[in-house]
Amino acid sequence: MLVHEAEQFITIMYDELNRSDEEKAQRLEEVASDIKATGTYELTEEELTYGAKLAWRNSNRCIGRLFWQSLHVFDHRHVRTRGEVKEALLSHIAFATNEGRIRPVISVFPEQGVRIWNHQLIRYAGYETTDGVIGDPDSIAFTNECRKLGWEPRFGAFDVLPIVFQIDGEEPTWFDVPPELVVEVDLEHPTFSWFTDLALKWYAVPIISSMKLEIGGIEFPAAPFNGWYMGTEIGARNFADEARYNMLPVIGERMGLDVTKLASLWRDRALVELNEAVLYSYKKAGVSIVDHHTAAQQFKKFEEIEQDHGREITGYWPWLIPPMSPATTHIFHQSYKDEVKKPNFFYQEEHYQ
Ligand code: HEM
Ligand code: NRG
Repeated sequence: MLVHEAEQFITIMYDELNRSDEEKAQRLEEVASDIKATGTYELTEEELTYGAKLAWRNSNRCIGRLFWQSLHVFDHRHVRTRGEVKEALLSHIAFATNEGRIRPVISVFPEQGVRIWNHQLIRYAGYETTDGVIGDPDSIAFTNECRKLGWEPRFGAFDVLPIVFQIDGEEPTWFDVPPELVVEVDLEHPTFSWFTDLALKWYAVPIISSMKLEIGGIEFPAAPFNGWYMGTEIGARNFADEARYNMLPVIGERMGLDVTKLASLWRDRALVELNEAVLYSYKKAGVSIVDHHTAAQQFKKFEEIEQDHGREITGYWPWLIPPMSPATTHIFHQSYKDEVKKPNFFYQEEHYQ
């Protein structure tokens, strides 16, 4: 029930912010009567802002939660037209990128009426060809969707996809992100000079645009958010997974390892070098990134702060442990309760087949 969700959220927020009982009671009354009269209520800008921060704090799969209070919240609940949506998305990218000194940002669009089709605002296309997959295999379905809408494929390994969104009652529309807004990092290794021959690069800012934000029972299907990358997301998954860019075999060979014997641990050695290249290159380019050991330490700090505030820490262990050397972090040796507190972010159906 909306009124219960609303009451729970208002109570949590006003208590955490030490608002007077009077102010809280007044707001609870107002919300209840608005819901009774109109079937819904509107979050104040302050509630939206704090609610979005709580949604991050409650994201059980996120190791980056220490910084939840620093989230920049853009209130775009009033945007209506294609032009306004486009402008808001482009300013999100520019503000978040901040010439590499990445700022955590969320842009909140209207409760109804706008849907973003992309998984992330910036991501590389994937093409299934007779000679195999080019680009990011994870993007194949969405790339095909873009092509149906008239976007021209370039068949490169790192083609930035267009942003596709749909306003209720209108046809979906798309636009290319101006290249000068897309900061990318060319990968190099601190000592392997041949590493640049691989011609690998990745974009600076991961901006998840497929999840629904829920605050006080109000749902925001379009609320793209970003922080910065943890190195392993790129080096231990995007470039390493067999079902993604699958770079370990070529790196192992270039390193001169015995790739014919699993037990030579060539995959592990290649993985470390690839991840070192990611961290080294982002640092050199002045683009924010965190290694998994530092991220785990920051998460430890987050756990301690939550405990100090008498809040039970929730988490989803299989996602919190980094995909490389997990047992070197404290997270591996602990368990977490995967209770889903609200506000939070949720998966929702794709808007295309
Ligand atoms: C997931 C790190 C900021 C919300 C994750 C994951 C990592 C991570 C490593 C796991 C991703 C995966 O395995 O694919 C970070 C870092 C941040 C950050 C280093 C730097 C500030 C944020 C922000 C939000 C957020 C700003 C929201 C406001 C989430 C959510 C997930 C997640 C909802 C789960 C995504 C899913 O289920 O697909 N984060 N994060 N994170 N993060 Fe964060
Ligand atoms: N693993 C995905 C991105 C998931 C979200 N990661 C973050 N989120 N760091 C990838 O593109 O590799 N964030 O909001 O910073």
